[in-house]
Amino acid sequence: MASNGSDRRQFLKRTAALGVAAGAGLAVGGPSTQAQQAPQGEHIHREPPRRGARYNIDHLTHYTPLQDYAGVITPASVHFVQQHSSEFPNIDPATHRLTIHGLVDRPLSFSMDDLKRLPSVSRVHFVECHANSSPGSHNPASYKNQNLGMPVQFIHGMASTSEWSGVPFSVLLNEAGLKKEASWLVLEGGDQGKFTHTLPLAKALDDCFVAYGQNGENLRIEQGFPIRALVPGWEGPFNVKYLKHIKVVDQPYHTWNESMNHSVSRKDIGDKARWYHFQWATKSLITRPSAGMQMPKGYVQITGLAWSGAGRITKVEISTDGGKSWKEAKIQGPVHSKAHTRFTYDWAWNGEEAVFMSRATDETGDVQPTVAELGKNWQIPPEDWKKEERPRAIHFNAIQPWKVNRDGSIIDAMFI
Ligand SMILES: Nc1nc2c(c(=O)[nH]1)N[C@H]1C(S)=C(S)[C@@H](COP(=O)(O)O)O[C@H]1N2
Ligand SMILES: [Mo]
Repeated sequence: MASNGSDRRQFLKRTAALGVAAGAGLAVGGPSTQAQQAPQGEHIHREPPRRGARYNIDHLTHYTPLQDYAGVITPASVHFVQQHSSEFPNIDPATHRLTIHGLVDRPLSFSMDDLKRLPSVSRVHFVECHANSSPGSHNPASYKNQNLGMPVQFIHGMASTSEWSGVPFSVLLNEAGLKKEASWLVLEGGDQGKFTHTLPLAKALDDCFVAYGQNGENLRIEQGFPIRALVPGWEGPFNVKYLKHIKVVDQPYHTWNESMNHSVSRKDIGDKARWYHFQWATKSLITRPSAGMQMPKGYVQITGLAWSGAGRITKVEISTDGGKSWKEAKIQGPVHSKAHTRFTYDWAWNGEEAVFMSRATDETGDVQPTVAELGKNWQIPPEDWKKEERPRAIHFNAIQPWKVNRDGSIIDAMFI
């Protein structure tokens, strides 16, 4: 397993290199068929993805350059990508259908025109891979590879925020009529591997929607064109792309992606895996200045992003003395629920060594933990974080400390 793990990392590194070229806006090749079907998305042309290595579940990963944009909306062309197949499906929106079946009164099949005729919503939400920021990515050897982008991009760039538009699950399920035993949904994508994930019915009816729009355009192909599930605040894999089937069932199914690929054993539950991780907890990080950049002497605006899967961010604090004291950052509005929230803080660097970081609080009062607090909750012994092969932990939301050295260079101080 360990060797497979490192093969996988190697592979992720290689595929990520591709993402940086795309992120820089390099137009490679002529217009694709998909782009003709999605005429507004012409800026996304890029080199076709390459196939993965023998031992890996085919994976295509691109990281969002969090350090490079302002505000909270991630330009669609640099939205992160986490795709469990060797290529992106080429779906014709004219023939694509979404079926709803299982424990319903009337199984239904919707064309894209049907979906666009129905009542719609547009909401700003983050999507974040469950593996984002995980301990293994805090590895200087990895981000010395310039192709991966800045450390903040490589470590934390599997999170992006868009304004998504589409039809609420409640509208669609109401059309189909739910049987009284209905309690879970199984969502299946139309990509090669038929990526499949379960979703509790209560969450689906609460605030989930089938999205066809991303920042006013059609979904980008990498984000699930022509439609994807949008499950606000919950981990990435719930947001099934290329959505094709919704099966209504009466129990949680353990789909392959959940039980094999996305489970991590945990000490605190006797080395068993917790199969269902749901909502992202409160999280924030300083995106500028951050590791790999040069700290200017004198005035510098510290800025970054904060978010929570439970709702709105209410407070962000900054420490520039390694967590001894905290001062409140300014939050830029409007503040959206379950979305990246921009914060800023005025600082003047005096040329001395310093460790600076952000700590967010959300509207439920949840405060972002330190890595020590996280380790305590998850029963990961502190010395394990120092090992070369760090504990595999997903759902990682620890406070991110950056350290500035006397020469102005900045490094990742999460595990030092
Ligand atoms: N059909 C399909 N849906 C999918 C995936 C996939 O590989 N295929 N990857 C999932 C995972 S693991 C994540 S983190 C998010 C990533 O969404 P993005 O690629 O739009 O950023 O999509 C989820 N939905
Ligand atoms: Mo993911």
